[in-house]
Amino acid sequence: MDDKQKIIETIGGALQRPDISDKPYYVTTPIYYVNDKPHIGHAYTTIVGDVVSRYWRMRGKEVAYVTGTDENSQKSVEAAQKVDRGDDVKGYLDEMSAVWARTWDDLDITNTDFIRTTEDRHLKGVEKFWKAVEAEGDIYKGSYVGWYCVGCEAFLKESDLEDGKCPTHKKEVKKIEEENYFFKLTKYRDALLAYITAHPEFISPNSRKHEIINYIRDHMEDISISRHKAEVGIPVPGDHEHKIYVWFDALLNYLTAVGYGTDDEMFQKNWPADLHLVGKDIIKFHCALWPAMLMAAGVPLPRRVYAHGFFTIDGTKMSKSLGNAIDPIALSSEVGIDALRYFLLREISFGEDGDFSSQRLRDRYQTDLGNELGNLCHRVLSMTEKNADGKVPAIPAEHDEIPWEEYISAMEDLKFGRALDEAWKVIRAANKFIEDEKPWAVAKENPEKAQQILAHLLETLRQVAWMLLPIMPHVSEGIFTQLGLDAAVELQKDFEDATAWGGLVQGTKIAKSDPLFPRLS
Ligand code: ME8
Repeated sequence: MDDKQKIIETIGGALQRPDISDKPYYVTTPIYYVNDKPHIGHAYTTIVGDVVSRYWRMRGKEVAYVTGTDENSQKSVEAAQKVDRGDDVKGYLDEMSAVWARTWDDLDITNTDFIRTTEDRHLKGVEKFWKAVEAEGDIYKGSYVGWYCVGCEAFLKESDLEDGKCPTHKKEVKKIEEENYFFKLTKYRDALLAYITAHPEFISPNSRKHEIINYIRDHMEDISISRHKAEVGIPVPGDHEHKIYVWFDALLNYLTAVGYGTDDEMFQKNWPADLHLVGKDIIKFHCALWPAMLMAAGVPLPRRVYAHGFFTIDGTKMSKSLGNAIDPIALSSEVGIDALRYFLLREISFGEDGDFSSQRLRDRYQTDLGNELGNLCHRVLSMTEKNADGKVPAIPAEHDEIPWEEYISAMEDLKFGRALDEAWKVIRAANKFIEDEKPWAVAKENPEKAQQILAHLLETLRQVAWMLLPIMPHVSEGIFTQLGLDAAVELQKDFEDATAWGGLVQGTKIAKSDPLFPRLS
């Protein structure tokens, strides 16, 4: 057996994933840098994580949803210095991290944990992990001479630079010449390629997979994983002159948040992650370095990394210097959290780059949400009040197929736009049904038939509320309530039972209230 073969054989054990059918669904976002407050790009990834979490909860699964903050970074130190907090970096980190946690609370994100890389539980896990990789013989001391970009928190090659600057941040890079610890990333080249081939779902979308395969095959080198005398960071076990490189530390949040190094039972219960959501900017770290680190430590790999695209604002790159970064809280207070969620998932095809435009958000608010969904609810409920004494008539057994299968497959494939299309097919068909059947006219001649039409529409609304639940949870709850249901009780129901046709009980008193999508000022 040659060397390469041997590596693949020895780490074969680490690659085998335990049966995960009964384990909680574990989804993560990147942990964000705290050198600034969250903008709409960060909110995008976090909202998607929330949609996925709510979807799996709706399907009856326990969910672990972790987000958090990446704090052991030179960026944090520089940001603290900028606001004259250089002598109180810890205080600055506490404040900024709280800003991030609060933002997610204000946006009703249902994360089950919020990890900070300055927490003790993280430190313990990182130390354990470092020692495991070291014991495997995959950490060695070498000298690093090269460039470092604080913006990327990454080492760059001479050939990466443009006019001596980082091509992404257009900023000067720092020349670094020091003795560092290195991770034998190249040892895992073949194993990574083999893993990616054997697990087609590991990297999505496909376009990104090719990019990663090229990188692993042709460009990947061993990586420096410590900084000598860095101001912040977790000390290298046994050599406190060095701090662990921020990415090596940050990636480990996915393990430490579910108990690696501190709570074995919790770790066994939750790991491996089902889905790491990331932006395309950090895919190399997640699809090459991260799985190689796990292989080295003998920890099973996550099931899937999904790298979504980046979006611009009205066609321009979002940046602090241009002052066009959008505050998700301000925006959601203008249009409502659910409209913002709807827009992000409908307008930007998940996985691809896109553009964010406030005007298009307002347009979609008025058309898709106000005219189509909002009006449907309003009309059906008003007609029920008028023509059925405000009570649900008997639900007819005959009905058009609700496209649950298509919806489920779209949601599980993270094709949120397609899932919403399915919901909108139902909404549009219901609006057309009203136009065609004219229940208000039928009511005069054949009240019984009018009631049948209304019952059909009311039950359709209930089905729509279920379809929208992961993406527009507040709107769904609003629909349940107006249909005379107790939203909290509905949410406890078994998904299959709840979405079977005919769940609305005859005689239920509806509770029509304010429009779901009031006109924007
Ligand atoms: O990279 N469009 O943190 P970060 C879409 N700490 N998504 C965007 C975006 C945009 N214009 N801008 C940012 C880091 N994002 C590391 C991660 S993980 C172990 C460590 C989102 O604060 C997107 O998810 O720079 C991107 O990957 C992330 O914010 C980067 O956040």
